[in-house]
Parts: sequence; structure tokens; C-alpha cells
Amino acid sequence: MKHLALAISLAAAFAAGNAQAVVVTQWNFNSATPDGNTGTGTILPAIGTGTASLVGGVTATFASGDASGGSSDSATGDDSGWNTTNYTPQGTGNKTRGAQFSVSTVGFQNVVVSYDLRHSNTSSRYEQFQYSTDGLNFVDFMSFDGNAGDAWFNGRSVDLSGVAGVNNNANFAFRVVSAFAPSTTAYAASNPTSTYGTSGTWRFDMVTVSAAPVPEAETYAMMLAGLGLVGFMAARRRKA
Ligand SMILES: [Ca+2]
Ligand SMILES: [Ca+2]
Repeated sequence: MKHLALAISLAAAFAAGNAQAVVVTQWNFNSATPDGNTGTGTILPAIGTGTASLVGGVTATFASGDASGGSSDSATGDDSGWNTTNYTPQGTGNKTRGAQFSVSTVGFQNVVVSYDLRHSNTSSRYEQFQYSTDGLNFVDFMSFDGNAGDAWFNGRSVDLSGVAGVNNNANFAFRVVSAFAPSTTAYAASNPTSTYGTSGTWRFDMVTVSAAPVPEAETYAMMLAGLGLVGFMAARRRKA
């Protein structure tokens, strides 16, 4: 039984060692080769692979990730954010416009998404975070309140570890879309003294998908081999 306990503790140690969260994919929107111009950037991830796209007629340019207090991006001099605009007219299209990010989580579990978002004065104050397990249908999960204009809200964090369907899924995707103020049918402006407008902007930066590698097949193979060895030795002892 000593050997069995050892084999199990070894297997647990291997599994724990594999459970450390890592960055699967990250967008910083900065030019791959710094060019000193925050008006140029890229929607290709800086780390990993994935696709960033615009939802529902939103358009985007690149703009400074350092302005207005700045995002959490440590880059300086050529720190861009993805500056989205052309949101829906007041009172229409609740949760239909924003940005989408698609990232395969194959081989990963315990997914956590984080992002920084600058709200302009006239942008929608409320952000709805949605996730998808098939890349087509999106489910409301969490909402955030951007209750100031011309300000960055850094470190928005969404823990999806309780949603088994997003684990080990090639079709995982999430959206951040503009939403009506709670219990109303109208957008609120981020700056309480401003009026909501379609030209308001949401500027994304440091969009990050973190997750823990699913314990590898080798871990289980080693565990089974360990248990088999224990069984073999026990059988030999019984014979002796
Ligand atoms: Ca640039
Ligand atoms: Ca940036």
C-alpha cells in the first residue's frame, strides 16, 4: 500500500505541476516592429494564436494605449490600443456591437479572460461580456460598469473556470458588447455629464486569455504504469 500511496502522490504532483496557468493568447495591438506611431498597430496576437474581429458594424483604428492614464501595457513609445467606434444609435441594438476574440483552448482548462478598456466620454457605460462554445451563439456571462469618461478601466477579469464547455474547445470565443443601462432600454454615457453618442469609442488593450494546460496523457500513462508496477510487486509478494 506504501507503493500505491507513492504512485498516487507522484501522479498528483505531476498533475499539479501541469496546472499552472499560462498565457494562451494575448493582444497588445502594438506594431510588431515598433514604429513610434500609435496610429499604426496590429490585430494579430502578440502571444499565441487567435482572431480579433468587429461585431455589428463597429469600425476601428489604432490609437494610443498610453493616453488618459494608459492601459496596463508596459510598452512605451509605440503602445497602441484598438479604438472601436460606430456603436448603435440610442435605444437600439442592445448587445449587438463591440469586439470579438476567438481563441482555441484545445489542451487547456480553467480559462480566464482579462482586458483593459478605455471609455470615451460619450461611449456606452455598460459592457456586456459574452462567451461562446461554438463560435456562433453567445451567452451573457458578466457585465462591467465604465462609470467615467476618457478613462482606462484596466484588468477587467472574467473567470470562466466554472464553465466546462469552454475547456479544450477549438471554437471558444468571447465578445465585449455595448449594453443598455440595467433595467432600461437606453445606453448611459460613460461620463455622467455627457450624452451617449454613436461616435463614442471603446479602446481595447492587453486582451489576454490565460488557462491551465490539461494534464497530459503522459501523466496518466505514468500514473497507470505506477499503479501497474505496484500491482505486479504486490502479486510477487503474495507468491513469495
Ligand atoms: Ca505603431
Ligand atoms: Ca498596447
